[in-house]
Amino acid sequence: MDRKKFLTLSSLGLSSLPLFSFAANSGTKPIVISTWESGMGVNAAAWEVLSKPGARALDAVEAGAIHIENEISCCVGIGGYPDRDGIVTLDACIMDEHANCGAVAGIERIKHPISVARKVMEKTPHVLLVGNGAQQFAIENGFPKESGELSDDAKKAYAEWLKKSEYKPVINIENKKQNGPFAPNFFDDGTPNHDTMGLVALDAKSDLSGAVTTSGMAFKLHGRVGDSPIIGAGLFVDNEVGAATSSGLGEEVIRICGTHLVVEFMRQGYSPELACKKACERIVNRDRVKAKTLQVGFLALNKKGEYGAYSIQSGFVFSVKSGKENRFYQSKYLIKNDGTVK
Ligand code: SD4
Repeated sequence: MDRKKFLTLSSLGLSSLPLFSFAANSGTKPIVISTWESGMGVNAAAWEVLSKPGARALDAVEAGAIHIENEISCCVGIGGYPDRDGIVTLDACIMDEHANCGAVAGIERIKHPISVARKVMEKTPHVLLVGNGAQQFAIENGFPKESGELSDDAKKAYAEWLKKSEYKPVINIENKKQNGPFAPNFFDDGTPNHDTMGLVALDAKSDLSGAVTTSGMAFKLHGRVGDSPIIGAGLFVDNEVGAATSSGLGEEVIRICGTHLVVEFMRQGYSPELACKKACERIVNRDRVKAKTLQVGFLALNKKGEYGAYSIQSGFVFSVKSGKENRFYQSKYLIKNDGTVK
């Protein structure tokens, strides 16, 4: 077990718990699930809303995303790693039980892109605002413009990256001990680093919603947008069937309309876990050689409150909160350590 997992487990008093995903789970509501171990804090913030009588999943997922945008990390919010020009650009989207949706991409110097995305959904006839237009809309709606200064961690990582200036996405960067210029496991003060945050929730009325927030791939080309703010790629919600979110190399997710595909598989009767597996297979089967070099993970929740995840490589982790439980699990994965596909 790597140091980060060990520390996280120990700090939770869970070091003897196996990190295996469920083969099946019986379904419950309300429930919130999110990407990575850092989803535990996100789930807890979402739960404060979701556990109240009459709560709406939409409000819960926004609260969860706001929570993580308030933290400094490699991969979410204004403290995240910059693009190759040294500028932090943020992507976020949100979708509710009526298929209303809103998103921002490449927004700069705004602390809560998820709430701007919600405003796009609720106040405009549009779905997606990008770049300067997104920032202008945010400011007009009362969001403060932040300084744009990089966080201490981002400054260090960017300076290191500039030495070689290579764009090389690293599989599960958040779970590695040695990431070179990429994300460390822990910051100097011991708090854990984390990755793109996607979360989906089912409320007591059986309504689903989801949210995603990220700074995207570190050291990307200025203007690059990944899957996270794209409805049907990084997030999809269909209140008749279920909801899904993704993390990993966004270009591969966009190519297959990943989360829409996962939801459509659930509509055909597949469990959340199998639906996620089939979407991973779609990516792997397109290019089996390339698939060995990249990571994508999907996470899904159906209308009954059953959940599941699958990833291409090992190392994708997801967190689940329902009732008193808030735990994280290792997802199953397609490519074995010897490189063969399961
Ligand atoms: C992106 N999917 O921008 C995001 C990055 C991510 O885990 O999820 N990293 O492509």
